[in-house]
Amino acid sequence: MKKTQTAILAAMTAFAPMAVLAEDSNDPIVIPIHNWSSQIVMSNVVGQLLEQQGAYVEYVTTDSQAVYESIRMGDVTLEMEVWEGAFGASFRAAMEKGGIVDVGDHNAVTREDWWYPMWTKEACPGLPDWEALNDCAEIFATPETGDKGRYLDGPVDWLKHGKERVEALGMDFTVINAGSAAALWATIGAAEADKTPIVVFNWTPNFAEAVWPGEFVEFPEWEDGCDTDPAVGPNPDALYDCGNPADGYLKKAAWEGMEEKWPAAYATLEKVSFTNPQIAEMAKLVDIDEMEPQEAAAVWLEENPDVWQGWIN
Ligand code: TMO
Repeated sequence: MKKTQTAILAAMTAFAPMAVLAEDSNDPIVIPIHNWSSQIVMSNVVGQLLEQQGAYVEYVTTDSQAVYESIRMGDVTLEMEVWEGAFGASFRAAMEKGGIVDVGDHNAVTREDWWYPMWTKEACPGLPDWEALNDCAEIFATPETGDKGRYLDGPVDWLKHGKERVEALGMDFTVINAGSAAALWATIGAAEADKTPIVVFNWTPNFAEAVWPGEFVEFPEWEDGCDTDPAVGPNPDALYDCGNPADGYLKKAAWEGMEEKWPAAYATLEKVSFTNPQIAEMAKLVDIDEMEPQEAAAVWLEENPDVWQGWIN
């Protein structure tokens, strides 16, 4: 071998590791899918963006709390919607154990809590105050709940701690968990016809705010530690005696190894940031327009190139 060839070979070998580092792995990026529409559409939006850049993407349906443990282990690569109210505790617990990284906040403010459509206020004029709500408990009674008011909470895996809150604040309500998000919308829709007063779990950003004007119930304001320290909140002996954060974050999270294994995809994930109206629109494409999530994502990307063009490499 000539001297120059040897030198070239040595140079190539020296640079090879850098070339490898700069290229994303062909292993699939695993994106988790949960049980509310904006998360499903947003996950498909980002998945399709990554595929445009040559990534392999796989979607898995997972529990929305257990996912943080799966990310830590590297079985799932990222999470597009870490809602502070519902998942802050699981996310913080996983961060403390290690293996998961905070990839920054969306430019969005979130709230998840007890909510009523505006017609409810006519039957209970002291709203949105929680004590006024409690004084009206009997107007929310159903055969299922006897003389207690009925509160329809989210599906169990969103861990809203409705039952604990009712107990901690001594409320005259029975908490029923909805089987799905669709059951919440069906309940509001059914109550709309004769303006039956109802109180259900809801959140923002969501499509619902454009369909049913309403308000969140104002509980004792959230304070850090309300879910871990009984002394925090008005009941000195109970956890969950506060509302959820009224101006919660919406974060992206990823497996710690993602940046090294898929650097280009990770660079995109760092830049991705959706606003409240964009997130509400993603939910609407499925919950009102009845598109399939993949189709909704494709439509959203087609209609919003100015939003995402700066995010890809
Ligand atoms: C997590 N969620 C947005 C359904 O409250």
